[in-house]
Amino acid sequence: MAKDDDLKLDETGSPRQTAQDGYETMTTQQGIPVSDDQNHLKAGSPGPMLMDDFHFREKMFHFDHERIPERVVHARGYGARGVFEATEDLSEFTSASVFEKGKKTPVFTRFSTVAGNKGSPDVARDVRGFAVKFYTDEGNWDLVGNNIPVFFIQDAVKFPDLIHAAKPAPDRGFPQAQTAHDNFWDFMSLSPETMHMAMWIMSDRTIPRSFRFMEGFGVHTFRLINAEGKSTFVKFHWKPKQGMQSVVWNEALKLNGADPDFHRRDLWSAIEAGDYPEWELGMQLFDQDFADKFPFDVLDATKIIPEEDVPVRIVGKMTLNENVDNFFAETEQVAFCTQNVVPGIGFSDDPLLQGRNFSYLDTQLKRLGSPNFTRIPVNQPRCPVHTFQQDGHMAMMNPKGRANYEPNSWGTEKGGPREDHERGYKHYPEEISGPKTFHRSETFADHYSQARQFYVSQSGIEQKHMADALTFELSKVEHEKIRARMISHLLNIDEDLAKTVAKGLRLDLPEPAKPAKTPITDLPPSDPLSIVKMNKGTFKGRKLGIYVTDGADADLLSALKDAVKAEGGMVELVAPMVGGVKLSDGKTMQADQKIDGGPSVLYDAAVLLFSKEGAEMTKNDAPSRDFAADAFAHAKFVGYTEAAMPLLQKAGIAEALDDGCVRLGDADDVKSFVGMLGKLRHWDREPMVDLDG
Ligand code: HDE
Repeated sequence: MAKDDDLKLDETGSPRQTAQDGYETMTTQQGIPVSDDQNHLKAGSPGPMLMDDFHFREKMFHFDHERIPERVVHARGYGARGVFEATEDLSEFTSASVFEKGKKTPVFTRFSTVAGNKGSPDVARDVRGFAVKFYTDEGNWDLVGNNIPVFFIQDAVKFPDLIHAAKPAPDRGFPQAQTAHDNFWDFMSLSPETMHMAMWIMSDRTIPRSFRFMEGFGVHTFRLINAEGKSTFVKFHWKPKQGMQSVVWNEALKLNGADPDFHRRDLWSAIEAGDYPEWELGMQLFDQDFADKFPFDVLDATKIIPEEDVPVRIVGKMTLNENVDNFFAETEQVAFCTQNVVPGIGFSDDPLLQGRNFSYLDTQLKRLGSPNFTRIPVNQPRCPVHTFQQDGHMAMMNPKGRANYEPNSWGTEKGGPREDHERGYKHYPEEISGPKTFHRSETFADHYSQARQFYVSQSGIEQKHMADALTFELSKVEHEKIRARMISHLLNIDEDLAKTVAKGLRLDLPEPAKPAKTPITDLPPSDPLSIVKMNKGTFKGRKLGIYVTDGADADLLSALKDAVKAEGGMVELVAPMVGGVKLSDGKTMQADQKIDGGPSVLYDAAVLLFSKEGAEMTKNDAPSRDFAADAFAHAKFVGYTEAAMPLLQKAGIAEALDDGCVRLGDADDVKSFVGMLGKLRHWDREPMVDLDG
């Protein structure tokens, strides 16, 4: 086995590692052994390249073609493998084998942002995709959802307009991965149907702390169909066992600089550490009678059905327990298609879903380049596939024998597969009548009632965040008429919200927009719509950042580590130098981050475990000050040793320390500090540290 430190150098000083050192022999794609991978073949030295060099040409050709088109939306994403276990007997509602009680089905899940390109930062304010491929024994079922239960538009034909408006403007090519610009809010304010979604995207849901702390939703109403052919409507929900959590906007801005891969790193690290994220799958089940009585159309994807009206019934659990071996092979090439349903699960007439059922198959051909994308391992069903579909680019599953059509006379042994009237997928035989028309149903005309219901369901701090987000986004809109048009819609949602945003923009209140249907203003608040109200009170799966200096108290450090570990949380050490610190007991401890690359935005809570000398050394250092000041400004719980006071003073927070800041002197202090962390943020502080407070 070759060792790194006994590298052989060639005459130009470059390391030469060869198969003779114990490595495998490198070959071309054709299997021909390669003798020189460092220099190309030339006539003379130096001299022109010779066409004979087939290794050079093949290597460069392959590299030149490495990229495939990124997804037109949801380009940036991260996936993992896992398993879904059905925990309820649902045979009354569905014949789908994936829902047989106790059955375990392998899954592949990909989370994504929508608007940004493949290289955009993870914590952009955006909707998150939440797509799950179930490899069931009756074929692949793709539940291609989002982390928000409603959508912007009601008819799929508007999707290209929505996405064009959200993506960089075509003339200037910016802004990237942002909705804070004229085109987006122009489209939104001219499309009243987007108003419910506008509330969700301006809430903390669009700046999640990590994929692990988000809900997921199938959004549309689907159907379950049982063995007798009876249909029940269903809405799918993913509920994170870890609870929900988001970051604050100023933190998101800084996170995108500190770690553009924050979300993918988080998911990858949690799975590597064996802290497998889990989601419960829930269903809201209802029938046509309920649909007829519900004040909104259940086929309108801009509406939810409140959990108080139809409770979410937990039917199974998904655990993500394996990282991919190769990002491109799996996360990039996975092809989700809404039309992938299995017997027992069906579509509704939601006009958005109907359009999606065309778009996804179509887009895979562009992206993956061949109708054989279903043969790529991540897309392959894990059940037998028998079909007469053949050939095409990269055909890899080629049937033997003569039969490639049916009917034929080659017999059951050699004649190939046939339709199955018992097991075959049966579409729900819904009665349809009516003229062929572009008409959109009047039952889709209410655009404000549920927008208001969402807003009034939020806690005070979440409402403040929404007003801040709207003010921020509209401040980036250059045309005042667009700002005013948005305010005119907000007036139909909540007058206080409209006034706060107008004040934040220094804009006179416009007339309210004219609603197509008078909004219902007394829909009751629904707690499950609020992240803060649903807080599970645990620090499990979260991370404490401890900034340590030389001479820091070793006992306090180990007490902190133990206490956080006991809560199921993680600890990272930040130090002036990554080589670590010498603690009070004389022992050296490695750090995970150097302070310049370990700002407090990376952590859910922060501790300054300083010695006197440590504080002296760091108090004038900008990243050290920011570590403390940002943790405080982002309403995090902050622990500190008395010795850290000079830094807290320089950071401008020494006078403002509050109940969320704990002086750590002994093990009892550590206990009470760690005991608070499950609250995740000390929200009472935020109005004190914010201009808009
Ligand atoms: Fe998608 N969407 N979408 N979408 N969508 C795509 O398919 C589309 C919509 C969602 O991780 C594309 O493979 C139309 C709603 C996710 O690979 C494309 C409409 C919801 C992902 C497409 C919608 C989603 C996509 C682009 C309006 C939540 C990423 C790449 C009718 C329920 C899946 C691709 C992954 C991806 C079309 C609206 C979720 C172009 C036409 C509503 C999670 O086919």
